[in-house]
Amino acid sequence: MGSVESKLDELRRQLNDYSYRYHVLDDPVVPDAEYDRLYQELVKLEHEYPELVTRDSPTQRVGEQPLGEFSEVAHELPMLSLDNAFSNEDLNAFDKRVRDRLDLAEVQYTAEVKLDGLAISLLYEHGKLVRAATRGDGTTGEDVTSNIRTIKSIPLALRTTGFPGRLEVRGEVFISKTGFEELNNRQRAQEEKIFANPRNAAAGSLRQLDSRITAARPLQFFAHGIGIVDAGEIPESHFDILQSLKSWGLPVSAETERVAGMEQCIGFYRRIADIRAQLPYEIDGIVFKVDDLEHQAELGFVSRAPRWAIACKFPPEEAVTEVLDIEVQVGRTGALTPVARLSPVRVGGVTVTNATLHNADEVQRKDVRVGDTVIIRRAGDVIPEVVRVIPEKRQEGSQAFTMPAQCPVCHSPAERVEGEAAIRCSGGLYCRAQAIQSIIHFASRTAMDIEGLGDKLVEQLFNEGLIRDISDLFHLDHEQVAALERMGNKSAENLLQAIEASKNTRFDKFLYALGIREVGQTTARNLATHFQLDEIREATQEDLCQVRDIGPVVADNIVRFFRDERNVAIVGKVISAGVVWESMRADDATELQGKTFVITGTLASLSRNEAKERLISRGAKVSGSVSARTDYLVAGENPGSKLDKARSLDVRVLDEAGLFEILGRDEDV
Ligand code: 5U1
Repeated sequence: MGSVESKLDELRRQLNDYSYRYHVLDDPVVPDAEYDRLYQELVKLEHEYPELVTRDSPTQRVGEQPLGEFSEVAHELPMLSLDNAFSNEDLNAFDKRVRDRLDLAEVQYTAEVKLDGLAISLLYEHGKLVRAATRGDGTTGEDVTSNIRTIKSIPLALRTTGFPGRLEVRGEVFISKTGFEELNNRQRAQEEKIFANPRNAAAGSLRQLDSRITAARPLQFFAHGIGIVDAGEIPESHFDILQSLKSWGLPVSAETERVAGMEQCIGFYRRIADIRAQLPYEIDGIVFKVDDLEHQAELGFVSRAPRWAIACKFPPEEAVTEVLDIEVQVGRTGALTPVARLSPVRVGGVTVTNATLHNADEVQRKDVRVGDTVIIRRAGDVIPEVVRVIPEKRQEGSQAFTMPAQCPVCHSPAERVEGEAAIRCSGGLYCRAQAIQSIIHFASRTAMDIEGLGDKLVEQLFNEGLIRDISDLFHLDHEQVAALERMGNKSAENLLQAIEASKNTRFDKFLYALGIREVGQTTARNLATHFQLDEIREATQEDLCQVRDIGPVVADNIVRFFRDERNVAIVGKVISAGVVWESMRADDATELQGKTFVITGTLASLSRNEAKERLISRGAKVSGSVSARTDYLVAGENPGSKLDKARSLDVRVLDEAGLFEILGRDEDV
């Protein structure tokens, strides 16, 4: 093989490996900037040698020429649906039927989450993805190969060896909760359709005839089974099949377990129901599948559903209630958000009293009025929203709602910005609501993380005239704070200490804390690994668009933010107050660049995840297991077998102080 070919091969192998670690093992080993650097290297080399571009290269995921229509795919094996159980009795009855037919006292099941997404079939031939199809009616689906190829967590080629020559993988395409929020924010900013829920967003994204649009959507995939298997062997249990799929490069939900008997099934259901709101994606139930494939074959199926599987649905997350009032809230960026005040109602286990109506267009489209009876929906920890009005229950003489022409807080004119769905208060930071919200955001946990400085306290400090913008936080004195109502000496001291501690921050957190429109945590992180602050301040829209996932709209928001002298002055005052951070640029990290770390045991002053983030931000890799390629093992309390292995392989072992020393030394370079 020529040297260019082997270089291309090596780049693709490395990128696929990083992608596998990120998407399948949920254990990234390099910072995004390093992935981007290699990706750009591959793009450049493929551009020079177009004849050497392969169909399964990581660069071949950006979308293709739009289709006229989707062609039909006849499923060789039908894609079945699932019977539902809505109670413990239903589940027990299912288990009894299974035990009776198999003549067993207890049955082993695989328990999985049931994602609220779209069922998809992926066909791999000789390890290459050759076709992807929707479920359709179970017999015939649509060919969505071009769209599916853009989903980064779906391998274009299977990893390792041992997979069947022809293998159909089945699973669910979905959008995570944060992906959904970010997508709708983008849609709103571009005056595009707002999706009602992550499932609709995933469906809409997959039904695009132009796969370049799909490529820009945050679609993900989890495999949950197989269809066709030819020319090869697969394990004899469903759980083991899922493990094989994972080893071949396909993502499988981490919430998957082998359970025996009903007690364990119900235990799994309860555990997932408890953490449902914290899961990063929406689920609508749990699926139990008889684990042994021979048993599955013995049970067979009736009409469209297998006798060996059942879905236990969670209680609905929709409810009916009455709109008591519609108020308009002013957000951090001045956006006016209509909010329905509701007659309290229980939805998915919590009492809901408010639901967002998003923006003027949404209220108008849904025509929600005071006094209406409405259906509201609460999905996970997403803010409850009004789904629709029940028109038959509308009261006579009700008035359509219109957005105010002035900001309800500062009375500045409300403006509709060209190209945006939101109506905004034009008062900027002179608007009390915007000023307060921007300080609340700055102090929040994911931003500067000022412990104890919550919404109420910010409002109190603002109303007492002690702060006007974020920089004033760093000049509060003990006497002023202690004199506040319900405060006292100790709380004032704690607050001032927390503000002091927040001065040592991370650059991405600082950027995010500034509250630049549409600069969320991911964008802030991407910016921070590319630029220093003065470079961002000077950057043009074009410079900013070079950064991963930053498009012209976000770039324009950043340029505008730093063009406003008031913002520049405030940022300057914050820095003069002593806020500092360490560089996150991969090329600024030297000693740790490329070194592989494993972290084990409990660290006293930071979590394993925090330690991992700090190492990765300096260009180090963090792996889950010790091998001869490990450079350092960081061992906290109760390190377990990894410490023994590290010692046997002569890997350098660091305690917590050693870790800080190496991080500190790297900072000095
Ligand atoms: N996790 C999971 N979801 N889900 C949906 N497994 C699963 N299996 C399905 C469906 C419709 O069907 C097969 C059991 C046929």
